[in-house]
Amino acid sequence: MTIKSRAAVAFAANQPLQIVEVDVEPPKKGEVLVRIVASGVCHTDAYTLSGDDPEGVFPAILGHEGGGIVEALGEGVTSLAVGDHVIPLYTAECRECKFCKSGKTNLCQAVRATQGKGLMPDGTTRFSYQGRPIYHYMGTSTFSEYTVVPEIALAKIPGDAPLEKVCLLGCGVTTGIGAVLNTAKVEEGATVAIFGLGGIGLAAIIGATMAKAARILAVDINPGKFEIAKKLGATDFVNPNDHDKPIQDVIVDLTDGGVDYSFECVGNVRLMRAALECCHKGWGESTIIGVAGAGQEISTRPFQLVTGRVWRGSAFGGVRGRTELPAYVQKAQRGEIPLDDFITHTMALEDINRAFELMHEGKSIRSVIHF
Ligand code: NAD
Ligand code: AHE
Ligand code: ZN
Repeated sequence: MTIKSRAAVAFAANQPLQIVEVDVEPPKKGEVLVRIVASGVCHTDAYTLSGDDPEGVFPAILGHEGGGIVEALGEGVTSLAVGDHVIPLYTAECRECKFCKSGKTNLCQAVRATQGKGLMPDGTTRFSYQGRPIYHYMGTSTFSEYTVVPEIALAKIPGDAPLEKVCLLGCGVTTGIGAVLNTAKVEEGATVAIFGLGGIGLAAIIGATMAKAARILAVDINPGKFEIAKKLGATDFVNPNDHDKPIQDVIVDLTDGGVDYSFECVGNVRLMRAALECCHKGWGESTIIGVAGAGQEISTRPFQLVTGRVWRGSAFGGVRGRTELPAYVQKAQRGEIPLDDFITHTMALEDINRAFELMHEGKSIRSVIHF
């Protein structure tokens, strides 16, 4: 039976979200209806809303950092039961595709093509408003009280984990920690630079402390972010606006020739270049996490790579969600991942546009929407 759901709909790029009651069709074969309990707001939601995302389609229900409870199962769903607590995954894990079987990547491709078009795997949408289809987003659409997600894109988590906190493991916190531990594989004693101290960069600091990095340089143009960065383990604080020299030169000077690892957590292609070029000659590795808009390109002198620096990228921290996310949740439950430090604001769905304003004003780390 089709149900009603309160949802924040992005009707067009660069317009505030509108809270309306949408229609949600029941889950089809291999799909699951999830009642969202809470959802974080990530910069990628703002990026897509801005119109810069080549995959951005409208009208759509954004949101990809949610936590919820299984409400109903489509035909053939066996790995989940009604009442299970779940985190929707924008990086599915089918365990059957070439990518999953490779053991080399978390980038399952089973539903990626339709996901990028705002559709369910059968090429249709479960959401509509006044009879017109509303697109899905990243396969998750967590800015809706009810959403429909493929079974292979749901991580089952312990039932006693607080969904209004562990929802942050659906993107930002896992991405930052995973990029350090899985993608870069930072080792004990390393020197690390983190560019951008939002939810992603701060989580990368946690990852670097978990890896026992000796020095963690926190870089941001908003000095208001340094206090929390320090609390989470950063040792050095660099504001590019305090220096006349290019920031890569400043960091090379501060670190006896450059850092072992750097992470770009902003989505700025000039900063991606700086993050690469602040790496130590011969071995320094830079990981791009930030997402840059359509048409933007990175550049550097090839000599930077010829002389041993490595450029790589990371999506969802290289984490295979169904297999690995439950352990992240358990770590958070044991206090090893301080999710409370990320949650600077909570609000009702009706106030979701405020979350975007706070992000753009640099006043929040994460706003969590409570349904
Ligand atoms: P955010 O807006 O919360 O934080 C961005 C931070 O960057 C802010 O503190 C801001 O002051 C800082 N910043 C802006 N310009 C800067 C500059 N020139 N130099 C230094 N610092 C600067 O964003 P977020 O939610 O942490 O996301 C960060 C980026 O990561 C976004 O591009 C987002 O789309 C991307 N992201 C990627 C993945 C992935 O899987 N690859 C996952 C989540 C988010
Ligand atoms: N549609 C965007 C893709 C942007 C992107 O790279 N997304 C990240 C996740 S950001 C989460 O906050 C990702 O997982 N990328 C791998 C993938 O398959 O999308 C664009 O720019 O085209
Ligand atoms: Zn995100």
